[in-house]
Amino acid sequence: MVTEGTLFDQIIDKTIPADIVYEDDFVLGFKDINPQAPIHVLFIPKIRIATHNDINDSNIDYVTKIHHAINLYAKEIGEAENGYRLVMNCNGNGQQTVYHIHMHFLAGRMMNWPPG
Ligand code: D5M
Repeated sequence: MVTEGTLFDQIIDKTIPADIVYEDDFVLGFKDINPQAPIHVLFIPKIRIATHNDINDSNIDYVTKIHHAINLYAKEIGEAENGYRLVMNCNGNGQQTVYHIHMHFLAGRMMNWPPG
């Protein structure tokens, strides 16, 4: 189990820069540094939840709020009707690299399936 914080804590604290496109009291959305689609935003909770496995009764509201934030953002940028993809990688097989849960919001092109 990974317990130490990540650079996303510093993005939340604004001690390192990020291209923030969405913020409320619970959720931050910022552009991915290595975009995989014309629009690639990471939505994170403002508390650290290391992996999808660490979602529980005490923090699950943050996950709901992430989904709602994405819903609002997709509408705001005019991509809700076009569609988009949400991805959350978990642990090794999922290729998770930052251990602070983040929902990848991918939009602006036709997605492929299977995702690989
Ligand atoms: O995805 C972790 C994602 O985090 C990956 O797509 C790159 C992105 N990343 C890493 N550092 C930064 C900074 N500083 N700003 C913006 N985006 C960043 P994973 O699902 O864990 O593989």
